[in-house]
Amino acid sequence: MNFIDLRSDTVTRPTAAMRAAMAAADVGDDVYGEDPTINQLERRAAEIFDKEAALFVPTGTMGNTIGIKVHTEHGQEVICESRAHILNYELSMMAWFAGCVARAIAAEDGTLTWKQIREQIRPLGPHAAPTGLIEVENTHNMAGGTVYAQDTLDEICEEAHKLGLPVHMDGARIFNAAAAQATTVARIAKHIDTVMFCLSKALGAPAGSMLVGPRNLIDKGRLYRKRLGGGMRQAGVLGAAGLIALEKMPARLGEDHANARWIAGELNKIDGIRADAAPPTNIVFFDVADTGLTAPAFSDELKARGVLINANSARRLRLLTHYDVSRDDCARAVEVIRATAATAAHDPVTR
Ligand code: TLP
Repeated sequence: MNFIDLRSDTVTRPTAAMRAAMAAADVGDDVYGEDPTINQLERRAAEIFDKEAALFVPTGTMGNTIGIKVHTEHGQEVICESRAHILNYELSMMAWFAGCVARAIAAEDGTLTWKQIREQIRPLGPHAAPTGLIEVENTHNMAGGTVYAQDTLDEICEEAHKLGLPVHMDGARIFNAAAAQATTVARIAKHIDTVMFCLSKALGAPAGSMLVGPRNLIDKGRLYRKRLGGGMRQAGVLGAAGLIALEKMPARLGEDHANARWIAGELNKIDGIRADAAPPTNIVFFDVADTGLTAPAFSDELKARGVLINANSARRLRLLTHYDVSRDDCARAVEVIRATAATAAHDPVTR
């Protein structure tokens, strides 16, 4: 079956231009710093973010792991939002590798304020572990692709820096944030110390993420990347696709956002389904409980009809729009969701 795959924007396959660039890539041994394509990618990423240096890493998880490690010492706390990817989806790497615990703060829309953070900052004392780092996720995946207001971010950075605390951004989808706000990633990240962003999500590269920041921390990060097994050799084959992702793909993200808004609007017309209204970027959560089906059962039904969308809880599913799904695909997916909801209401699934 030819599935419409809305499980994530990670499912995008490399474009024809990426495949051609990969085949033609000039490569060398990146552990010796001799891969010209990776060197170019790292230079361009640093330039685009207006930071001193960048490091190519195989995954976003490794980029965040290294980002946390370069700022912290064992036994510290990392302040983050309670649904943060670093806390819930990275196999506790912040504890396993950096020896830190999360101090999680719940925020309705996933974006923290300085006031919330300030209340949770701890100095070293006889009981408390000191705060070592503040982490923000932008866009916020599990809050529905929400975007930090620029002045909120700037205030967090300014106040954190006054206290000597660094700020790391999980910017897996920071280009979506920039598109949504009609700004640049450099402006968003202006006062942030380190940013991890993914080439392999909305930007469509087959693999790879980047960590950008000050040269001394990126140099340190390069050693941690090797420790973690992320020292790749002729990585330029991936870097060539990454360069196209970085240079060409951000300009089209508005299409994905328009598709997400359109789907959310259509889903809200279906009996028994409630979607988060007006998703700001490419992530849509929708609640199916009133159809009489649990979200996992609903997801199974969709799969049987050719649409892939994962359940995120007993009631809710999460879908993402991306380069590999057109508006027509979105319309077909909506019809399948409508048909599934209609069948469910009349013939509740018992399996
Ligand atoms: N997110 C994936 C899953 O892990 C949930 C997805 O399908 O959305 N930060 C954020 C905000 C992410 O959403 C992800 C991946 C990562 C980091 C990790 O990136 P990878 O998968 O490259 O390790």
